[in-house]
Amino acid sequence: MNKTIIVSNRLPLQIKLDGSELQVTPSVGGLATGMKSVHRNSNGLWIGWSGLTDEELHPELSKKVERAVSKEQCATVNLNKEDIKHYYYGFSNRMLWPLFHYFIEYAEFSMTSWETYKRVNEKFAEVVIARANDGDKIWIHDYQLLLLPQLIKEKRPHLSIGFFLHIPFPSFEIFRTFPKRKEILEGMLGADLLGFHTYDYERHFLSSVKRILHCDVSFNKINYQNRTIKVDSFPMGIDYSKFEQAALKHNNQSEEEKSEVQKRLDDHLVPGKDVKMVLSIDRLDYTKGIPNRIRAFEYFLTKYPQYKEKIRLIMLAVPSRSKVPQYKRLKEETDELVGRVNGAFSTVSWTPIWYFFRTMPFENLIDLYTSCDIALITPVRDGMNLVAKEYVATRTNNDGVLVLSEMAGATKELNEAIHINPYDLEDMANSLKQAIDMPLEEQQRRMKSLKKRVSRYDVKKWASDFMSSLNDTHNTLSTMEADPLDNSLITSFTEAINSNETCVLFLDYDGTLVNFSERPEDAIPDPKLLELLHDINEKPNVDLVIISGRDQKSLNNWFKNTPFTLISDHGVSMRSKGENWKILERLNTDWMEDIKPVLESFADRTPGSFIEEKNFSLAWHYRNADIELAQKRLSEINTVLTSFISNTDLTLLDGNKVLEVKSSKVNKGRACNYMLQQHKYQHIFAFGDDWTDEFMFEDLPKHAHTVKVGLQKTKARYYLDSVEQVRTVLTAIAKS
Ligand code: GDG
Repeated sequence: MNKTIIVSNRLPLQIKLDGSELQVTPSVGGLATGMKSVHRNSNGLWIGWSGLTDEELHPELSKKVERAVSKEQCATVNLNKEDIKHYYYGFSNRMLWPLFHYFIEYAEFSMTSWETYKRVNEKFAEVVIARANDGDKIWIHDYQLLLLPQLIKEKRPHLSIGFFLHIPFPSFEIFRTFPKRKEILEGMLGADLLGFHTYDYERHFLSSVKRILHCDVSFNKINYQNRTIKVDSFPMGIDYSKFEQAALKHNNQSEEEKSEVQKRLDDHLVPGKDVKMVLSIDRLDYTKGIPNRIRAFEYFLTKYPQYKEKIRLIMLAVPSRSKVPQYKRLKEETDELVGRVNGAFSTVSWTPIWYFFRTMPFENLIDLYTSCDIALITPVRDGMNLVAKEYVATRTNNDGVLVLSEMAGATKELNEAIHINPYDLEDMANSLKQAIDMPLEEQQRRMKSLKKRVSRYDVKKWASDFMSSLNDTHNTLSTMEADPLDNSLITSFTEAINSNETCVLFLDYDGTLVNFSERPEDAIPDPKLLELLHDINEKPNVDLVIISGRDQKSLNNWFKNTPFTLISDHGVSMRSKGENWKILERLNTDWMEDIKPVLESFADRTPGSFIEEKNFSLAWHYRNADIELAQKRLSEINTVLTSFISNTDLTLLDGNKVLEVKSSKVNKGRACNYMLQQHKYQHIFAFGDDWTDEFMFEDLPKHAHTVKVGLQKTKARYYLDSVEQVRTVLTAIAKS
């Protein structure tokens, strides 16, 4: 039975060493809950680090850990102290975390930590590969494992791999500053499906892939090394019912059942006192905007002094990554700011900020969520922010106001919150005032809508949506109508060639026989190719035809002294074996005078693009232009030219990074048919890579062996991955 393997830096288990005794308890975090059905139902396996280093585990203990975690359907990746220092604290938290959260000044690159990061990702890959069977699905989580998808794909190409990034993906302008940008993207592209919290992160990622790796991207699909990779957004939800149920239970508890924290909160909430409690909960992280929040609260108290003794900020900051210097500094800054505000504003009966620097048990978290009238969540960058959603889930009476930073991924979904810019203290202070003054009716109207969304798209739905998208993604290859040109088909090709029956080979040139180069004029045939074509052409029963969009002059130069048949300009003219060029289609070219200035105006405004003037067509090449600008221009050109060419016989051909304007009377299909009328061939072969070759694939008789280069949708019967593979097939034909 196929299984799903979940991979994350840490296992969803708390493992404690008590002397030589082990205590293993499942963790209750959001991810563990969301993945529960995926993990438990499908005989799943979770792979990750146990939290104990090799130094802490002697071999016998290590076996004990392995046995204990396997009872929980988990397997460990063993890491030592150095690994954790450089891979986790170093590369992950001192390089990737700040970079991806736009704190480039905090990002520290070191070769040692990069090398360790690679090595640890390899360790993860080894464990996954050893445990995965063909047909299994792998779901990898987060920024500690960005190289893992590729490391698995290289060794096990048939495993279906999904990757989800829990933090933001930064804009290209930030990402490009990173020394290992290419390696990281290549690592991620080992996945078949890449998931992000929001469309913005998805957009930033696609932009970097296009600009750094120069991959073809159409909508949310990337063509990379002849695989189609899907990129999509899946906003992570919470375990809504767990929080809602806990809040309902909390609201019904008796005086005796109340926690100490709740009793203290109640003291503050004496009826009639008209006091507001404002809550903030986060890990103590510089991305969470804690100092700015305190400053905004200070500013609020100065601007609205009437709230003295009537408002309190309850701030829970959970200790985090305390070994990283910026976190130590943040702790000092937070302590100082809280001290300053409390020192300046406190009275004998009131302290404006209650500050907890610790982790609280879940029950106390619910005390806080249910008792506070306002949640003030102001990260300067946050992948999603689950606290905002948890606050919503616990508001069982539909009251309460959520004030949320527009820099948190959650803002996109939580429209009815008051959105603030966390860098604008005035905005934050005014929003706090708006929240305090908000009538109950409005609170309830907003909260009801928020709850609807958060309850509907909960963490289970998130996980199941991702998994079903992964299932669909991996099926895309098998739903392609063309079949891969495998060895048995190649043998049948060579048998046909050997049979002495008449054969014709139609071969497109660019992207089929040679790879693309920066300038079209540089893509000249290499001596090996010429030799290969000669060898095939020497077979008495075989006619070899180069059929290209190139003009007569180029083909003539490159294949001057060859006996091959040449067809130029997508089928305008032809040079048969040993004959002179002749025109197949008489074409009017007067239109060029009008269209050329239009194309030129676009070329001028699109650096790197240029116009190629052919005998019968005009081509706008944009291979070397910024791809995003070029795509924008392409749709503009299409709009402008469509009106120009209406009522003419001109057509626009969208080729491989080239737009060509030409007569619709000419196409490669018509040119092939012209040849087929002159000669009766028993076997027909055609190889091509782009849109212009589709005419050929469509018009040739059904029994023709048509081969597409690349994985795009095609009318061809078979496909090959690359120019190199075309050459391998041609070599087999030549040698047969
Ligand atoms: C990363 C991304 C993204 C907090 N204090 C206590 C406690 N918590 C729980 C909260 C919440 C979780 O921790 C925090 O989740 P966030 O989403 O707010 O933030 P990160 O830890 O930075 O998480 C983030 C997330 O991954 C998921 O993809 O949303 O953007 O940065 O669930 O309730 N829980 C308990 N005691 C505490 O004191 N029990």
